[in-house]
Amino acid sequence: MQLGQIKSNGTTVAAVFDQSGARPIPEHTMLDLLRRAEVQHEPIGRLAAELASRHAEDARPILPISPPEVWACGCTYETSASFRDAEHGTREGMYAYVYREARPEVFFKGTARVCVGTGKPIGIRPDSKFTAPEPELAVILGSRGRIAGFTLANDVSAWDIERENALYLPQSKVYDACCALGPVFVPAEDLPDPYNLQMTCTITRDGAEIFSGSVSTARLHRRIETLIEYLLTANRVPLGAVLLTGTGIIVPQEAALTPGDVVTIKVPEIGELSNPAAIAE
Ligand code: DO4
Ligand code: MG
Repeated sequence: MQLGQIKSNGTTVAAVFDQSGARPIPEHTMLDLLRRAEVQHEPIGRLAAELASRHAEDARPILPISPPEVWACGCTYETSASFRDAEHGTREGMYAYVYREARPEVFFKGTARVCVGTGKPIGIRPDSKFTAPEPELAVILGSRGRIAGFTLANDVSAWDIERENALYLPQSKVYDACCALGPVFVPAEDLPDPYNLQMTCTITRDGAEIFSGSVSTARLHRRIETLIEYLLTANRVPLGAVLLTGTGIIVPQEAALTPGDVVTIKVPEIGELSNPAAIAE
């Protein structure tokens, strides 16, 4: 089942996406629906099916949920750790350490303010010359760290700023439109094996493909539950928060994002998250 949000009569509402189109769930955002499903101890998919209007609208999915907080994990795929160490001129350094050790890298990516849904521009900082997409599987959290659902994420990052000094990480990671989420919210019960998903990412420029990469989530070096456990230690992350699980696709410097490029991330079970890039002012 595919859930998400649409604009209906100018208002953001949750919706069920099926063959007929988008069936709105009146008076509920996805956060409302998630909260209600928790209170009623009901699977969110079943509740959505009960509440959805019979009449489908021809509406495109917007941000699948407005997350109160977005967190992200890093160096969870070997490719991400080794690329970043190589950037610093070391074969094995601080990134290999994090990849290997029990404690994962977990950082704050922002709030709904910095998130965009499919079709909306992702940001390139005006002071970055090497901004890259980071295609990632994302989990949407219910209460007490329960995995409520999955979506796709683009952890857009200014890699040149990150590379210059580790203390610049927050500036490389957090700015306007630095996080794309979508296209939809797939309830956890409909995606029983998140460790066997084929993810692809392409960048097109003036209609021509300039980058294509792929990875299987089987290469994810951590259990998602372990990432959540570290995130929630002494940290009361609210329901509806989103956790990005790290990138396994690394884009070369030649394909650094320029305005107008289109980044498309695809996992067949979740859909296609596609965003043009634009300078974040
Ligand atoms: O510190 C680096 C960030 C790593 C990251 O975001 C990733 O591996 O996805
Ligand atoms: Mg990342």
